[in-house]
Amino acid sequence: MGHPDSRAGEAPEEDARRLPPGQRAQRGWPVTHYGPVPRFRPERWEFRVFGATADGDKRCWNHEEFAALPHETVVADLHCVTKFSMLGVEWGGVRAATILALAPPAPGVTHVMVWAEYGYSANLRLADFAAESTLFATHRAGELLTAEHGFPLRLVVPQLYAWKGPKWVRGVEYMTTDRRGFWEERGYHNVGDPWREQRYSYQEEPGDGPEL
Ligand SMILES: Nc1nc2c(c(=O)[nH]1)N[C@H]1C(S)=C(S)[C@@H](COP(=O)(O)O)O[C@H]1N2
Ligand SMILES: [Mo]
Repeated sequence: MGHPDSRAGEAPEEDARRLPPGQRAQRGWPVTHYGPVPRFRPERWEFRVFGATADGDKRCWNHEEFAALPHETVVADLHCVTKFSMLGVEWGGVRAATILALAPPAPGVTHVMVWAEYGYSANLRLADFAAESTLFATHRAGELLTAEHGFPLRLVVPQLYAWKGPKWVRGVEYMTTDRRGFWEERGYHNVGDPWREQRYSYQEEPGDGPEL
């Protein structure tokens, strides 16, 4: 049924309308990351919120505690800066807004650094982190994430390029000034809005990020 280049029940024009400039729809689910896939050790895993918290204290959840947080579903598109997009992915997990409510940031917080295994990191403006569709995902299409897709936890920030969503997330640092994350230090745009095609740091305008 349907056009071979479209997903079931969806017209190809619909896909095109949803695609940010320069992107093409990808079928299947490729694996894209830098470095090895970390091994999950439940007894050593914790999710940590630190930095400029409202009360100055860190907040930690072990795997069992994190799994007990309110679970929500977000259906969203994923845009990789290498120009493929995956449309209509159903993610399940904990909203970043829930974490912000449970571990409030200090009033001066403007950005967050999301930290993952092996030191991978991505910086986000607080508003992007707090967005309703920003999710710490544990599931995709109702099933637990696989190891290569970020099990046990990955961040999904649908309105930004996918490098802004670390797989194998371990924590969030609240920041009162902006600082570049892993790819943002290596030539990628500090903000990364796919609709404005903010791919590379040379495209940055004053105010988009810290001095390079
Ligand atoms: N820890 C970590 N997370 C990462 C990356 C990475 O290199 N390391 N790559 C990002 C990029 S560029 C993309 S496109 C998505 C890919 O997610 P997928 O492999 O599940 O499709 O993961 C993002 N999260
Ligand atoms: Mo990517």
